[in-house]
Amino acid sequence: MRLLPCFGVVFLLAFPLLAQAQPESGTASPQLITNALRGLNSKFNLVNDHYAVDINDRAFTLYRLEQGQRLLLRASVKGQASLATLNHYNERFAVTTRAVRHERAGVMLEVGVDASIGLSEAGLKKTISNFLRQVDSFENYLAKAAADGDNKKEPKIEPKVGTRPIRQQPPLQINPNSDDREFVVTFPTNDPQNWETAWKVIWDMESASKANEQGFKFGKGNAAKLFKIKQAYFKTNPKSPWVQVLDDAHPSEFYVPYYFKGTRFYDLKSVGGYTTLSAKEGGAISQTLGKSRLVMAELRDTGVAYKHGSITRRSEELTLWANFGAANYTYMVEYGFRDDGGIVFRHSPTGYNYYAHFDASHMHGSFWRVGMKLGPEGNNTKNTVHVVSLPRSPKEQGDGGRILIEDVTKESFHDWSPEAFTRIRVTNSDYSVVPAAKDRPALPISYDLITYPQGIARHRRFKDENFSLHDFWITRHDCPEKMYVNLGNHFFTPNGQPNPRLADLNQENVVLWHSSAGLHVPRAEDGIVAGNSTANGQATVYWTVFELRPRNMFLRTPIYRSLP
Ligand SMILES: [Cu+2]
Repeated sequence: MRLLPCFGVVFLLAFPLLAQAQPESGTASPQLITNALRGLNSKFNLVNDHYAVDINDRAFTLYRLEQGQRLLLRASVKGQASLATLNHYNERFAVTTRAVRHERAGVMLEVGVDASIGLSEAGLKKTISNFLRQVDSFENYLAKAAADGDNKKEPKIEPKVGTRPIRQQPPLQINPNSDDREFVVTFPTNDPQNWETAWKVIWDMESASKANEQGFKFGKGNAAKLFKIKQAYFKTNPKSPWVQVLDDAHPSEFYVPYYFKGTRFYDLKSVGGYTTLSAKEGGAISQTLGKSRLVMAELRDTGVAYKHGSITRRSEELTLWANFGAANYTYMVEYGFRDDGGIVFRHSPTGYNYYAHFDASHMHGSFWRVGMKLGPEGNNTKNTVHVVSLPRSPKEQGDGGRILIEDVTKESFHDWSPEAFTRIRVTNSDYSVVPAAKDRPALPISYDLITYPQGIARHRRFKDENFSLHDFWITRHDCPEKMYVNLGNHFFTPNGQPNPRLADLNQENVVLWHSSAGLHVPRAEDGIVAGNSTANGQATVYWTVFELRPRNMFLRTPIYRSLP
């Protein structure tokens, strides 16, 4: 943008009441800011919500936030840097500033200023001068890091994970030619000769470049962007066929809007990638998978499956997990393959807060693609979709335990209703395990997508956030749109009307797009009291969860057991 020398009239127009306004204590007024900038011989211009400033050919942006209670200074710098390099800078050198990387804006240095404790014009001038000196030294640091060749690799430091019991490997039957990407696990795991249920899982970890070949728009590079379950198949007993459930499921975006003007991150698309794991980070029965060690397989006891007197058993889950690193933040991603045929999808934020500030609330949204292909080999291409809900009024409910089942025949979006316990059902009407009886027809197999929201995250500040306006989006399996954040372009016309060309589902395979979100309200436990740095501490995990639950896949309770 072009920077203009400033004349007072610009600011009288922008803030017509300014001349009469008394400076509020505990805030940085526009007058204070313009006086400070003029005192530094800067060129500056007010653009929407921020000042574009140039001092001695160094450009930066000054944001006035929360009516001037806080300021944010942000400067783009020359050069590229790995996350490891930026983290190293933040740990060793950045006291008040923070280095961040954004795909489009590149590497930036930022500093937040808390004006609520009092900020004078002289104080702001000094802050800006210090910041510019730090930008210079940051650029020197990046140039040296690049020259030393340490700008590409993550540090190889074995994590300190505390005391663990002796680690065993989970009982996976791994396809030897698959780089651990294809395996079978049978349940119960303590009786492998007499197993009853089994999962066959084929997963992958795909780079940005590989994803781009499929229609994603991630920018170039080898960062691992898509942690995919390519296919997952379940057996309800040793004689049953493999029944496919998933066909390409993965988190498509981690979207993190802060409730400040304009601060938001598309962390998956723009910022980071999945990180290498150490075997030490796994639980008692675990192992890393593949040469790249980006995925952990872990067998977990998940509590009591059922209990009545001595009739009970503990349930098990084979969990695949990975960790997506996005500068200061990271995300845990888990797929839990349950012994009863369920699949649990979990996402959790953890890491160092972007701002060491109690007021920096933000949403951690995880946006998933769940490709469904339900049925045994040769009979898994015909699926139907339904929205299942509990009627709200006693009259609608009637005396018969009535549940509303709405057929979904076209690409469409649907919202979760707390009173309706809304769930999305995918059915293979050509395949039944439960036979017809006198009082009912055969019951086809289904999977229900059931979600466990902490709240519903709607974002309405920017036009490109319309992918957050609904809870479930249903498309054909061959929908040309690959990215969750672009679903709005598929479902709406440019002026926001429903797209008249949404396709019929034609009883083919579908993709369920669903998001889950956690609101992060910073607390002292997030390591922000003494500043957010690796020396001080970080936010612990909090999970957002949904599951696929089988329906009419078994003729009885899965793996039924009573105590001896
Ligand atoms: Cu957070």
